[in-house]
Amino acid sequence: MTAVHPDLVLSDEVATALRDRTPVVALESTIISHGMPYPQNVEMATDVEQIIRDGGAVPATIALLDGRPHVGLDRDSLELLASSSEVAKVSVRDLPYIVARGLHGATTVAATMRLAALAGISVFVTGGLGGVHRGAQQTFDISADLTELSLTNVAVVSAGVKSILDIGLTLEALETLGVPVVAYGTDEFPAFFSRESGYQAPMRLDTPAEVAALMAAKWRLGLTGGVSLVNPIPEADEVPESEMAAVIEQALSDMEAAGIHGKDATPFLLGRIVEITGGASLTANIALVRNNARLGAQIATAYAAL
Ligand code: PSU
Ligand code: MN
Repeated sequence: MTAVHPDLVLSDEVATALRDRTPVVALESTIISHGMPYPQNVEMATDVEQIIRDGGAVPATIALLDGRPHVGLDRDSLELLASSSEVAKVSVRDLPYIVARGLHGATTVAATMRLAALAGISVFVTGGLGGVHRGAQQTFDISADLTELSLTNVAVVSAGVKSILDIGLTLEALETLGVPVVAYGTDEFPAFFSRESGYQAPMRLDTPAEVAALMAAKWRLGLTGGVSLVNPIPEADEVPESEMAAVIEQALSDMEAAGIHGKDATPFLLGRIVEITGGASLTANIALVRNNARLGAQIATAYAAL
């Protein structure tokens, strides 16, 4: 048995699951603190944990509380992350600062991957990945989520990337970084709210067992880094790209007018999209995370069975 890193605080449920080799699914917390409004964020976080339990796996939501990395959170901690303004957005570069200063932090995909791997968790469910921002040729704004996918051995289930990003450049960057991008049950790379993006996915798999086999094959070969599994939003919950395009243009131009950039860019855009759509985008967002949770539990189960 491998010892878990001494700086991690594991919930009893997660500690037991890891010890017994029960499937565990990691969940991020930036989506709670900086990705959705209150109280839908805490409802989503609680529901998603239940979906993972119903799928036979144990949920491990990851965040920093008083500077300590927690893997598996109780209800009060989820409530704090969902409602407090004292929670920093924490990507990998922020981890040492938040730990050393004893602060609260919500982890992005990148930071969640790193902490999940430290805990020995191989499957992680989220909504959308960070990526190459539009205009990155000038701003250099490329999410550390992409770098982390090249470094850390965790499979990340998402619904693709929002078209607040440059989807084509994001796919190019992932290719350069050696990250398998696998679409689940479709040939097309999904664009978060929409099942279609206009870009082909580089790979396609159709069952959890096939995904588990790809993960095992990658890591057995010593190919360090993650797997990006992209799962299209269910048809019934989809908002067509034709409807989202104008909303996203508006959000991007509001961001420019407000002079927002850097780590505040993504949270600002996510918040503006919810405002502009009068909450319709939030309904779709929650539906796709739930859909990803169902798949994530299946993949963790298939991987644990190998
Ligand atoms: N995209 C979404 N919802 C989110 C995020 C991205 O549709 O909540 C969050 C994730 O936590 C992701 C982070 O890791 O934003 C990326 O931020 P940045 O672009 O600053 O790296
Ligand atoms: Mn950025």
